[in-house]
Amino acid sequence: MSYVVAVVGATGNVGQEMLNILDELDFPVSKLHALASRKSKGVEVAFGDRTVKCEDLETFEFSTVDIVLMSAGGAVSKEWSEKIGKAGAMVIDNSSAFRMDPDVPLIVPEVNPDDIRLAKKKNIVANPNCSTAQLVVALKPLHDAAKITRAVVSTYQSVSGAGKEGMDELWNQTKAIYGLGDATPKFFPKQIAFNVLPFIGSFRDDGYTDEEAKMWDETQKMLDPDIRLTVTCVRVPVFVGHSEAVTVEFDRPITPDEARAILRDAPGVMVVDKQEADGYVTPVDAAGEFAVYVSRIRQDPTVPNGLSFWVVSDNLRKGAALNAVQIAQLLDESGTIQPKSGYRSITV
Ligand code: 11C
Repeated sequence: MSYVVAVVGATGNVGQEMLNILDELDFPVSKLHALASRKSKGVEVAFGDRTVKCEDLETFEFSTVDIVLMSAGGAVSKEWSEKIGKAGAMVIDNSSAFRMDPDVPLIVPEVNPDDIRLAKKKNIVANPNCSTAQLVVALKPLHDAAKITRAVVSTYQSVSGAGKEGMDELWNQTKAIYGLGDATPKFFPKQIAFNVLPFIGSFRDDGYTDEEAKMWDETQKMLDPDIRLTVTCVRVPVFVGHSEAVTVEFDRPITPDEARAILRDAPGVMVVDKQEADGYVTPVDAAGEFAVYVSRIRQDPTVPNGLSFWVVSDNLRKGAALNAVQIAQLLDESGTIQPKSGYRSITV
């Protein structure tokens, strides 16, 4: 079986990774449509060793499409995802628009694959925030072994999480600070080159940001509503790869060795944890990879049953495009969807 697949937002950071990962994972695509706004109509994007011309989202006919990978921001998702779902295509939506909708499953396949049964309710499956996706892949196997009651998370999020404009701003400011142009912040609220910003998204009335709230809301929806999280999200001058310093409290003692053994067996996780100067993973190591890396696993002696560790992953991959394509695989493998036209040979 193979599917007609459309990628909405095909010229963006995540859209391009979606095209790469569909190809890298050999997802069975019979026809690939790259969709973008009218101004990008005709722009060529790479799909494996081929190029595909972008079509205009506004005038596109979705009735023959099986799967739509949507990554064009919350406003586009709010306008289009339900319409496309009603037209009969299954939308895998990378925005925050539907994540907390009770009729839309929010899925990380290593964590809550059974929730895929809810996909047909609206023909929409939500993809989590990048910083949540990598966190729950690491928390889930530990939570299965000893219940997590509380987590304290500080993130170190790369500029690519904010899109291409974020990457351009880091690049341009870095050059400007060495005397080659204007270093005034234009996209981020303060200088990002050679700096860190304890602010991502927008402020809420309680002093947290919406990025921080997404991390506890989404973790509770996917993993366990009883886990309490407090989060600080920080933007750092890294191009690709989000890092997280995580401290977890369990309902029973769990040793670092036990945690290492559990995580080594867990799907999607790679443990790199040598107590040597270079025995851990950094965002530079994780960029371009599929895994969620866990390093620096150690006891937190300040609480009865605490562990601290370091989690890193490629935010454009496991945090977005890879997880979306894994959801497409889950839809196929679980029999939740079938191609509208039955078997098709691969023509794209
Ligand atoms: C960032 N995590 O790094 C954000 C981007 O809800 O999908 C993703 C926002 C989202 O800026």
